[in-house]
Amino acid sequence: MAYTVLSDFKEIKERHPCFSKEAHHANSRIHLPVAPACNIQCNYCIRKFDCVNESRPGVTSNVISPDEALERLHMLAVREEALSVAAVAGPGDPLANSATFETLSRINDTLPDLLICVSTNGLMLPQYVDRLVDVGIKSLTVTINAVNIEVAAKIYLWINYNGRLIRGEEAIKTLLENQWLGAAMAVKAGICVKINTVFIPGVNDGAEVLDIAKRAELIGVHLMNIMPLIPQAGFKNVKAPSRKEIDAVRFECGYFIKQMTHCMQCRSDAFGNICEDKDVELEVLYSRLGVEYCENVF
Ligand code: CLF
Ligand code: SF4
Repeated sequence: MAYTVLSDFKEIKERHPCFSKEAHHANSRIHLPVAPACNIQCNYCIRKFDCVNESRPGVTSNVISPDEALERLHMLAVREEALSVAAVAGPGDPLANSATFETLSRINDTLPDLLICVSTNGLMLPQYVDRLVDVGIKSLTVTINAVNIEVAAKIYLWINYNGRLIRGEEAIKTLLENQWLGAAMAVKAGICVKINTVFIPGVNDGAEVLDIAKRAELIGVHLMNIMPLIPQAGFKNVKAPSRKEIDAVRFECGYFIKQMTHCMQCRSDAFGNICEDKDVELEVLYSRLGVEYCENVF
């Protein structure tokens, strides 16, 4: 195998439930949904649902402010001893929302033992890598679904870049360039980088997904997470790939870059162990009531 394992990222290997399969049973993560705006339109996304980059379709319970996020986090960190990661993963794009930086920076100041994580579509990544390093980011996910413009043009409808709504080839080129450049810059900056790829049968299957894996390996990305399309919006008539298809494509891409195989396509307000998500609203309520668990709350 040509890829580098997480040997340089001891802490992440030991404590990050997404980046390390070994760590995923014993460690929990929390997503703080402070980022409602998005700066691109993916053809598989409906805005009122959670970000498909990092979640299953389901309306996020609510969008919260940095103050509310910090209050939620401090409350739940006491309840969840296994909590090791705090992240912003939507419901829009974290880097399109200034609340993301405020939230992460305040987590870094007040709960420095937590690993801080972000997932992004990558459009603004080159512009924000330094800022992410400043707020203490240790791990980062970029969703990249293509290397070729013709393929990407079937996946993305428009981008909103520095206040300009752009469609067509210019939009696709800008997005792809920024995604790949941003991922490479993040690797260079010492961040542990994962690429998420939404596998869309008939669109980015075959050579395209292999090209993503090869290019990711080339720039030093640490992990690839190939996720099955959840058919909706512009891709509602595309059949979701089977487990067998996903296993096969992971196997092929695994020749070039280490594959994640335990992703649960989390909500943007997910909390707990990734295999047994907790209801964050209930957990906050229990915490306010000062109880472990209450059968008669309702
Ligand atoms: Fe969240 Fe994503 Fe960080 Fe994990 S989720 S921002 S890397 S802390 Fe994990 Fe959930 Fe899969 Fe994402 S299981 S959807 S890979
Ligand atoms: Fe939807 Fe996420 Fe794509 Fe934005 S980046 S359009 S929120 S899937």
